[in-house]
Amino acid sequence: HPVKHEGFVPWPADVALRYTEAGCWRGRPLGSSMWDWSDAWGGRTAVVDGEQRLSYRELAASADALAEALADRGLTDGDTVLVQLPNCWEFVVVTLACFRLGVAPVMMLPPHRAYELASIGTHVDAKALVVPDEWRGYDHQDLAHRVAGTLPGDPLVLVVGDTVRPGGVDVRALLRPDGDTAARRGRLDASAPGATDAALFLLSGGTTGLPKVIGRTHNDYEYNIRQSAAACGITAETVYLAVLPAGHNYPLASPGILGTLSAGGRVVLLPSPRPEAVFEAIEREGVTTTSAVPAIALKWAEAAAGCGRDLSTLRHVHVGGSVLSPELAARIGPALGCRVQQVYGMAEGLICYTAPDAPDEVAHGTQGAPISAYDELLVVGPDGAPVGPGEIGELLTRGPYTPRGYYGVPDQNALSYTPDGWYRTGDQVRITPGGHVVVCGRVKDLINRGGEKIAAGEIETLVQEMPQVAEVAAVPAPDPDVGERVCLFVRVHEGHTLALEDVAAALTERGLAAFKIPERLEILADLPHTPVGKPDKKVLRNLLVTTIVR
Ligand code: J2J
Repeated sequence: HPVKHEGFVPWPADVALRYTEAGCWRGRPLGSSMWDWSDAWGGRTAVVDGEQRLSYRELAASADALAEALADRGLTDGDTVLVQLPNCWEFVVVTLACFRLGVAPVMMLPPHRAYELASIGTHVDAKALVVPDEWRGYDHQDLAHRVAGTLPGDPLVLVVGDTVRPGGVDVRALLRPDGDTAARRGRLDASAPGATDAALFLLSGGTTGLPKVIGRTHNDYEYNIRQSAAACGITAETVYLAVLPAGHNYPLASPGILGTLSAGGRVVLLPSPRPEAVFEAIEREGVTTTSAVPAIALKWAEAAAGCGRDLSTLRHVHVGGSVLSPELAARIGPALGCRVQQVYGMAEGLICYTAPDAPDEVAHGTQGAPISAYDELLVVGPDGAPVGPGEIGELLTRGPYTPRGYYGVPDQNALSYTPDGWYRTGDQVRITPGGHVVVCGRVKDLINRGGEKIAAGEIETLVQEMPQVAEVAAVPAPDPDVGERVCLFVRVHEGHTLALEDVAAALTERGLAAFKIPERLEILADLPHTPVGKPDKKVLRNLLVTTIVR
């Protein structure tokens, strides 16, 4: 099979051959893996969402039913669909149905709005949108129809929920595994996509205003899942609680939902990380493993004492996505009665874990080691030359599950990847003598708000459109709760004023997700500049930690 998604950047042929010969890439699409899991674990419970429970066999049969129904409605191998669902059992069925057909889901997040859906949808030429009917008081059907109306090719609106309005397709009605399951399985096997094709698209935290999506192949994602499950000791006894938004690489495949399913474990889906709901789910389902960003893990740690729930089944909490200090890391395990495993990962590929049984100095003081012997890590200085052992520099990486470029943005790829195919992580790290990565800082221009990445450039572009604004810079403001929040520094045009509420109103009007809306505004008579005339963000960041902080 050729790579059908135009704009997808493949690995060089010799490298691909090496990964195949090494056994990293198995040459099978993820939809086949789904049936492997079903054949191995058939009657066991695969997915739990409240009262809803699906066995492995039901999961595979439902995904096949939906796949065939979507094919009947015109979706085909090589298409893309925007998937914007909260953590629910249908998310898993939809994702697997897409894998089965070779239709690549683009993993959107529930807080995304018209701006994100339309720009990404245009970029990937989406053929359908999958949304909840409503979620947290917001009408996603309406949003999806509005966005679909602006996209070329009249994409389908697929709706998960009880009240599907005319014009939308009722997903639940399509995924009932009626009829001859075996025959359907055979038909879908016969038209399965190629393993070197894009299986799914993940969103990048990104640093520019451009939508950046990462195409992950069946081959590379299956390896990512397999190695992650192995590195974390996931087995058929694992009960994994997914509370982070399932469209993130981390809860999806590090090892997360797919890693747990690959090992025969049970996935419990919860759409909220609220401590009470999480503790209740842990007790009810006997959860052994879950994952969180530091801000959430710390909330759980605070709330655990006297919560009145039995958390004794919990063995491991994965913590990653943003910086965690050794002091805070040391609190989480004792508070929750489990071990902490740190995770340093990225939707672009590379994933590192501390081992499930790592000693405290590793589990608390490092972000772990890569999952593959074929991962290449290079730490370079500002001149691009490798630094000495143990020294701090920017991490570059290549490997069997780190694609060689973003989808369809060659200019951006020339900046984010070296000519030799190394991905510039934008993270500053050092590597310990034991081979563990320690994240020390960041050179990329983004705000990490409790693990959600916000591209400074995206915010600046939109704020710059406001008539009051002469110049703007978005920088991270340190925050005790979520780590960082978006702070805007603005110079206004003469005679104008600007308030934070004005910015919030303008960006909301543009259809930007609420979590990206700036939470602090500082008006300056002039912005400090670098020698090349760009706002000097180092100076601005320092202003926030020194003089301005109240
Ligand atoms: C500091 N910064 C971290 C950590 C990620 C597993 C886990 C996380 C992600 C993720 C992921 C960090 N300490 N432990 O995809 O599969 C920051 C870095 C990194 C960026 C990637 C996974 N873990 N980070 O967070 O694509 O800056 O992936 O480059 O959202 O998060 O962000 P993202």
